[in-house]
Amino acid sequence: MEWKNIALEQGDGWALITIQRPKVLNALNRETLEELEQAVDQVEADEKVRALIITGAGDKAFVAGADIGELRQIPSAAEGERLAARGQALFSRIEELDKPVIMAVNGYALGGGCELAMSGDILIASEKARFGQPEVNLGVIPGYGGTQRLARLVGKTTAKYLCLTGEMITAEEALRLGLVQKVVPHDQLLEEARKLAELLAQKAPVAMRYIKKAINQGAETDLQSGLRLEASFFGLSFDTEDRIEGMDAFLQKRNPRFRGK
Ligand code: CO8
Repeated sequence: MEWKNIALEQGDGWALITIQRPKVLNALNRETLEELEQAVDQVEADEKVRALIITGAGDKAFVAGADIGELRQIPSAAEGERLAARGQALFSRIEELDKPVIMAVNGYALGGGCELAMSGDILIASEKARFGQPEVNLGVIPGYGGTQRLARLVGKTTAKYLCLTGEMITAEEALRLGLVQKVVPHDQLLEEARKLAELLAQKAPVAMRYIKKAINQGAETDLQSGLRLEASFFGLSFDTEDRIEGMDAFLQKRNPRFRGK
């Protein structure tokens, strides 16, 4: 499928979605969100794709936020709420996708861009990446999950500091806060993301799905409930052919070939 604001390409076990609206630093307008949703549908349905990478086009921005020109036209509180809920639903879908999602953050990840990045499972940032929730400077608050995911990832007070000041932080600072998992030289970002995606493509797909579910759902509950969830997914993983393959491969001293069954 051809899109206007994004590109989807595939490699060895992975797919790469690039958000490309260079004139506005890849800002997310409605059309781009719709295209992103369609691309995610396509990736989800394709069994050959075992890991997804999302990045921004160009050297400067991952995504510089929601499209402020479009935001300016929102006529009412009700419409603002509806649009926020819509974007939130898409980002939650990405977070809950049944395959791992790597965010390759190549530059500014601000507002909706930071929120999109936080819906990924693993964040790799270029040294040039900058993160922030500058909505307060526009007279609004984060609307695509920023107040919630940021607080869960870096703690309440740091989230408040970032949302209240609108301050941008560097990739190194984001690494220190645990917002990103790795910082790499700018020109190596995509290569690193692809290597990681290829590594993940070799892992057991059903186990990866259960790991995501156990961590995402468990993080929202108390320890005992979380442990019950873990035991349940652990049990379910024993119903797969891949666990026989994984254990046989270990015992036979060979590499496993997981089929996602
Ligand atoms: N929306 C629209 N246009 C943008 C955006 C944006 N978010 N960001 C940059 N642009 C445009 C600029 O207007 C400029 O256009 P032009 O060339 O026509 O003047 C072009 O991109 C290049 O930008 P700059 O000239 O500003 O580049 P600089 O290098 O000087 O600055 C910055 C880069 C710091 C990234 C700067 O562009 C900036 O501050 N951008 C806005 C960042 C921002 O505030 N993001 C948050 C937006 S609000 C949001 O994300 C809310 C999400 C939830 C919405 C829920 C309901 C819908």
